[in-house]
Amino acid sequence: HYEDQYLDLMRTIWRDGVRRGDRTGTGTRAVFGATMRFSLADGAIPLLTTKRVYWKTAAREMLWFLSGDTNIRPLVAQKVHIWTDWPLAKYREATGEDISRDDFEAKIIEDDAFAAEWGDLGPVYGKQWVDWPVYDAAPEAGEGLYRRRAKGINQIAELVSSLRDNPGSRRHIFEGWNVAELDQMALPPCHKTYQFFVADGRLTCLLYQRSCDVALGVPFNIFSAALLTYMLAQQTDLAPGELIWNGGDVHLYENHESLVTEQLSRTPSGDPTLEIVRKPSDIFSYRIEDFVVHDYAPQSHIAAPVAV
Ligand code: UFP
Repeated sequence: HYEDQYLDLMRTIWRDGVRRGDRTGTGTRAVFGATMRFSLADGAIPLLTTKRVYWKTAAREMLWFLSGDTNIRPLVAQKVHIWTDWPLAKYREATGEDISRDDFEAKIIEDDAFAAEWGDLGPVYGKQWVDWPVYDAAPEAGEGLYRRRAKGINQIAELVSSLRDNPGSRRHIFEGWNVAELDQMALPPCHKTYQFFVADGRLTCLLYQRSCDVALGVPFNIFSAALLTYMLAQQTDLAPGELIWNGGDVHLYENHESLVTEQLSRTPSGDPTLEIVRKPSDIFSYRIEDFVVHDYAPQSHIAAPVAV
């Protein structure tokens, strides 16, 4: 079963991973460098069955990335809470106010100005993917001065064009790791580099993820990357091929022991498939209703704390 790769990775890290302190102060067990390969043939989708993965949340996040937005407001409005903790922590620190997450999210939705001031994550994925900043020399403004172009580079639009026009290229890449802007981001990109490969009419994606929370992040990350590959394949009239996931710092948090123990006691069950029920006019026009997952009957959700 495709999921055995994931469970094997989890087992190996928990047993053999090197103990390390980490930025969040939680402590992890880690391996450096790991690969998983998932078929995307015939609707196959790497969705874990040994616990429920809220794939619609991941799909909504992917659509939000593609919209170029970096404010949590549209996510919160769709009841997607995965990015709230970062702005919330910043707000609490700046104001000293002990606001609850629910109250913070309510204010984000109700109050435009509040959302603009406190809901933005900085130039994270969406910004870099569809509007990577470009600066032109502006000698009229003075010696050594540059002006930011009104519209940056849309890496996703360029990727679709290059897949269509030059499928054999070895340069089908988009990148989130904008070195010059890392310090402005709430979180530097984890799933930072995507490369694509076209052969025999099939589109394969290789994702490089620098930092991987195997229990909570990775189940989302593999689904999202697979979903994006399906969308790109549909737009470029290719068949989905494979997803190859490459992790850098691949870790389990020490406080995820009960999740690890429970999940490793379970056996994968069933083979869900993805169907995209409509072909939108372009890669930026998908809606959540376009995605249907069939035969997904996962085992129960397993909760675990998120390290912020
Ligand atoms: N993380 C993921 N996937 C993601 C994401 C975050 O696994 O898509 F946004 C995890 C990895 C790590 C933490 O545990 O979040 C990021 O911390 P750092 O920036 O210190 O690597």
